[in-house]
Amino acid sequence: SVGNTDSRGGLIVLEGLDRCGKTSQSGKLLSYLEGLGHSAELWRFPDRTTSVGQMISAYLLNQSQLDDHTIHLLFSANRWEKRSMMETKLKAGTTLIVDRYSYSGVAFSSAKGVDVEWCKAPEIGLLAPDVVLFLDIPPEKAAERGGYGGERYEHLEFQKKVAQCYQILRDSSWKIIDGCRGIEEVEKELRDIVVDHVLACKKGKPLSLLWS
Ligand code: FDM
Repeated sequence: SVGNTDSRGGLIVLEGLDRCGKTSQSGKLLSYLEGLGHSAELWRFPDRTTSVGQMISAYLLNQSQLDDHTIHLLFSANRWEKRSMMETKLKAGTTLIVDRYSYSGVAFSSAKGVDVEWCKAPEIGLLAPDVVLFLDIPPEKAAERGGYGGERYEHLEFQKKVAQCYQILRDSSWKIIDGCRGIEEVEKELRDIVVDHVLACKKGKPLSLLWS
């Protein structure tokens, strides 16, 4: 047998407001999948290590000022520069757990008043996630958790607008996870969903493109 040459990794995206728990849950999912013997990697956007990523980081730290459309396109470019590596990894059978993706891109920019369809346009043709795990938590509750780091978007009033903008992006690939519960409870729910999707991808579910 030549083995299952069609088997690919899953593209698993975590989304939500700042302090919703997605970064800790991403790490937990990675260990879980690796423990089950799956090949997996943790990715995050923005990827601040590239030169585009450094421009984004300076903007988020309030060290530079950029027009809302300009920074939007930089966030998008930061995904495009990773697209071919993402496809290569997935096709090689590695599951990618991605902390923020195009939905953050559209939600945060449209929360500033940029037209939603305009925001979506540069994302067209990026790889579509197999599942989007949206960690749902009221903005007030996220703010109570503390630890807003003082970056540009980390203010309650703005996070409330982002929460509304996320609502209109929901589609059939989304799973809404109640993020107000304890870490273990959330983790348990995520594990089952992710394993189902990883197995479906392994069995040959085709990759698709945004927005679909
Ligand atoms: N963010 C993130 C955007 O505005 N657009 C994007 O495309 C992405 C991926 O950047 F406030 C925002 C969301 C967040 C900030 O995210 C940095 P991290 O997760 O705190 O690094």
